[in-house]
Amino acid sequence: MTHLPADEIRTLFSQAMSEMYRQEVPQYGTLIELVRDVNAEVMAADPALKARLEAADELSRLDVERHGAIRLGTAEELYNIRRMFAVLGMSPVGYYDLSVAGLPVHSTAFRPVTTEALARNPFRVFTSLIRLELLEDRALAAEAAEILSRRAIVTPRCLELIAQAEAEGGLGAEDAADFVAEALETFRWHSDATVTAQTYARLAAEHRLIADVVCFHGPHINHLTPRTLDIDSVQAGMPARGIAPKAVIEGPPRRATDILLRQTSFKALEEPILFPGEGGANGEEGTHTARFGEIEQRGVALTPAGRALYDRCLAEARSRAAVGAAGEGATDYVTALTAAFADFPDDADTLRREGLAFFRYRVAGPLPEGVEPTPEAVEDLLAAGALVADPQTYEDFLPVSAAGIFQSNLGTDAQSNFDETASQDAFEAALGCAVTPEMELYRAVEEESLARSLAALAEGATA
Ligand code: OOG
Ligand code: NI
Repeated sequence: MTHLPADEIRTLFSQAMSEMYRQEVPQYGTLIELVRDVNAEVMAADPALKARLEAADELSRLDVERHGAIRLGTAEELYNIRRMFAVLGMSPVGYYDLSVAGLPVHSTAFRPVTTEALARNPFRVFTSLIRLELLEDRALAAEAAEILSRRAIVTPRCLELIAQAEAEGGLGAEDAADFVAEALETFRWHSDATVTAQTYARLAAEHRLIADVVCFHGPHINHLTPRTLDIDSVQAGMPARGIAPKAVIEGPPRRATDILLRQTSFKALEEPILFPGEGGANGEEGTHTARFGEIEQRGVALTPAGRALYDRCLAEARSRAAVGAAGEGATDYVTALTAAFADFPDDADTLRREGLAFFRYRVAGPLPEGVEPTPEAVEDLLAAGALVADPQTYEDFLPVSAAGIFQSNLGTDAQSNFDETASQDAFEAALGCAVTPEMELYRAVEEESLARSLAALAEGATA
């Protein structure tokens, strides 16, 4: 039987998820419209950019969501979600320790890893696992674990189809459609809580994140994130459309050459929920805030040296200016951020020559007379137009930014810094495999593209 390529199943899944989320969270639909309008304005003002996007086959999928996020409760849930996402051609990349921001979670990003798969559909899911071991109240942690042990987040039919895909190396078109529909059930919003109002209140008092993970039937998708060509415009345009943005855009400041990832979100909405009463009867009504919308703008991936510089600049800005819980101090923070990054090289060529960013090489002309196609001759080959270096887009996330997004949708804009208690081993044990270190992926693309290009130039010279 022929299998539907995983990239296609991922596209079906991300479309289904998008439709479901727009229905569940109407304000997200408003954000999508704003993003579309701003993208259109940017392209109208910059026809060269539009032509570049068109040439790179980017135009048709500009408005397609780039990521979503979920929060899981147990090791078993993480294990099964890994198996589910594998069917979609997504594997765990990177380890993010959010305890640095006082959040009791650690995370990875499930995403496609090859250049080709990313080009087809880059959909990723930022996936967090709650860390009950960090709770001081051990009795409450035990109670939370007991509540979680009673739920099953993946439908029996979906588990069957996952096992089938694992055994047969994929799914046929009909089974794939069935799988997408079943997988969607895991991420659907359930307004009926699984615990009483009292239990919810006790868990929320410990940490609102704990209540969000523990008190519901499953890991509701908590946001989706389209790509924008001008994040500052979208941020500025939100209030006029009745959307309340978080106080500051996370990540690097606005620059001529985008690096890494800039992101912002609208505040999570307060939604009605229903607690169970005695003997299966409906109980008290309440509210819960979890779901929001986010936008992102991606730039070039940084090397470990570039990333270290980024981390230093960011730490410098955060030590100079801190945003308060109600967003106060946001303007000073943006000023401090811009100042802290003043010496960060802001053109692709310098970033490449100084080894701060990752590139992908391709042949663009013949080997010039008297130049050997060797790694030492790269500068000469670039200058002669024999080689071109394209920036590699950053495909991953940033822990400090992620923490800011978490905090904002938990109801505060306050920036906080805590001691780290990373536990990658425990995370990988739960996952059932190691996460791929993201830097290795970018490095491999750079090295392979250069080796291939140099070989092609050498061949061309002797042909
Ligand atoms: C995830 C927050 C992090 C991002 O893009 O960095 C995130 C969450 O709130 O569950 O989505
Ligand atoms: Ni996000």
